[in-house]
Amino acid sequence: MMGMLVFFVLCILIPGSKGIELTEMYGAIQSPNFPESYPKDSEVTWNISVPDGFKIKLYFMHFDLEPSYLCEYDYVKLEAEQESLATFCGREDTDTEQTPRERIIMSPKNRLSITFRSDFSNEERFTGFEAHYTAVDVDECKDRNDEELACDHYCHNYIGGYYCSCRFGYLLHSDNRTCRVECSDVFTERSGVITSSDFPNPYAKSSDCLYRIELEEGFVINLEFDDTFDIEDHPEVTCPYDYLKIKAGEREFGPLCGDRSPAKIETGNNSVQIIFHSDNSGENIGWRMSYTAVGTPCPNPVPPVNGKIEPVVAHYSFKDQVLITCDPGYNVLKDDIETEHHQIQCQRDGSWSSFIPICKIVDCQTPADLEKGFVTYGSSNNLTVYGSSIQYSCKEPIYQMYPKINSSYVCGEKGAWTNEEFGTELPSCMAVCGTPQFSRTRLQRIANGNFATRGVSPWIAMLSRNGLPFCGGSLIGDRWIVTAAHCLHQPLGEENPVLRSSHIVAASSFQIILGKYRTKRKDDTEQTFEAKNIILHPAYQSTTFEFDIALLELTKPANLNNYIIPVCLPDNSEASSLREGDMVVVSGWGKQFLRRLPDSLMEIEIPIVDHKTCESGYDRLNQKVTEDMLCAGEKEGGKDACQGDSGGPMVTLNRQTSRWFLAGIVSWGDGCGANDRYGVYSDVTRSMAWIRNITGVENI
Ligand code: 4AZ
Repeated sequence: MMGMLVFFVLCILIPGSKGIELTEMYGAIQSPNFPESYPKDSEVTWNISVPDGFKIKLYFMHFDLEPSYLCEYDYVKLEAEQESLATFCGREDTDTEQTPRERIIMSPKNRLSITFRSDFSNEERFTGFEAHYTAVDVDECKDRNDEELACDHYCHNYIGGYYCSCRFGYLLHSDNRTCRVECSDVFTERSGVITSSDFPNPYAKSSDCLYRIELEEGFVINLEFDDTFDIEDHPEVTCPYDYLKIKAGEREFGPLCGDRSPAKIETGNNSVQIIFHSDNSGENIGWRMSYTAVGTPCPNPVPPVNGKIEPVVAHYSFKDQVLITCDPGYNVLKDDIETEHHQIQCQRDGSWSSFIPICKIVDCQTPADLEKGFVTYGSSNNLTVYGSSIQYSCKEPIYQMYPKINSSYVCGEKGAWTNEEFGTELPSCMAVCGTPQFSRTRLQRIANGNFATRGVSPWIAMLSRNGLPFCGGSLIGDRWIVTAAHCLHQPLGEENPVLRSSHIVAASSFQIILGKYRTKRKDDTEQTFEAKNIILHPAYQSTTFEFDIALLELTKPANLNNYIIPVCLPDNSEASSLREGDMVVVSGWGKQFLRRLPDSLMEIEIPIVDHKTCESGYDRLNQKVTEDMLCAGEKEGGKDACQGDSGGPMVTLNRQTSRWFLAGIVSWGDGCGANDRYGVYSDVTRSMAWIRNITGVENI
């Protein structure tokens, strides 16, 4: 009721004008005088308009007009968009007259005109009509059948209108309807594929794509299209809607469209622009192209003699790289520098970045000297290049190779002399111990002994002060002397190690002479040294002569020869193997019975004496023969070491190895050569661990 009231208030009736304008969203119209009979000769027009996005729904509640053939007298006429929608008259439908009955009339757009007309006469009384209208929303998403306005991807209806949106990756064009793409891109790889958007699905509408291929100078770009090619075209006009254009420097290809794939395009340029335009309609698949870059060709490089180039291909072009390597034993020589390989590159002008270097045979150069040894070349002209061989040898028999290896070395491909077992390391030439180069004629005594043959005791060292011998010693290795501790110590009875060390003689106060024979005269074969180090056995007792053993390190190694050869140290099997009666040789320049020095080196051969026998001789004198001491001598006396022989060697021949080893060191005794007073010697086997630890000397 309220609505009706509003309608009647707002309805503006302007007689004689074009009609009554109705702009509300709903309302009702009636024939004049309704529900009384309508007057004759009357004409009323209602113009209903609702906002865009709405239609007008109209239905008649009552209809009662004069019937006439084709409604030529009285009628209600509906018009919209300059077109007649329907004309109604009468009370019920006949062949020529139509009534609206229960029909719902829908305007095509948002306007509807209704005209009521009555002629000059009415044969009966007619009550006219009453109709209602409402604005109804148009679902543009469903109802829209004109392509022009339909959404490209998604359509969203709302009351009074609609809007469009796009799939992911697309943007709504400013026409608010089509979906375009951001499709411009730059390609810098030497080959690639470019397609229209969403290929092989239809490409986006309303889009302008610019694809650029930008390569270095020295390349030219070729384009090849797939067989599938479909761009909207026109039978008469060249590519008016969508098109593909290719620009390469001054050259231009296209516009291209249609469904035939263009032939391969050789752009002749290193920079290409591909322009693709699409308009706001059409569903075409698009295109796909592969591009490749072809570089300026370079001549095929010739591999060097004794070398190769990689990779080997039929043709080389700009940017291609070639690695030059040489065969094993050869090096690449470039600008006076030898390297393992060299790389060259094809340049944009079609030349290689450098010439092909040569392969130079590897040279191991002159082999390193082997101390106490020498090299012999495998070839007469002393070749040192790859594949040449040399042989290292030691100056035998004084020196021997250690470790014992096949000492052949070959110049390897890396330029190093190489041994199959030892690699590039060199063996050492070590002094051979206990093998004198001269044999003795006869052995006699030192005290009451006989002169030794020159060179039979080549390990003996003379400790000399003021030109006179005061002690002996034995060479082990090439720079250590084993002697008696008491030779180097002035005993004052202190057991305090600090005081004790202060009583060791000064190294500069005596000389060590090797290769010595004559007592007071010079020998051609002698070599004089000073001690760099004086080390007394830590258990040495100056009062009891226990562990009367010391080591002297020479300032420099001795030059070994037939007169200077080290003695062997007792090995584990020889340790404590000496038994009573075993013969030992003792040598020295010590005093003789007449208390004078001999002219030259003396030696005696005497038997080892049992410890108990030896001890009993010294019991009464209260001198202890301890476990670290050895005794030797003959019961009746005679052959003995004496003053000045101390520190000198007691040696014995190992008959299995035919080598002499140091069994004892002349240490002490009661006088010289008296019966039952055996010579007492430090037992070297008892101090072996200490000697080895300090000197590192091994028997070779
Ligand atoms: C000494 O005074 C000395 N009879 C060495 C050995 C002997 C005696 C004395 C053994 O150097």
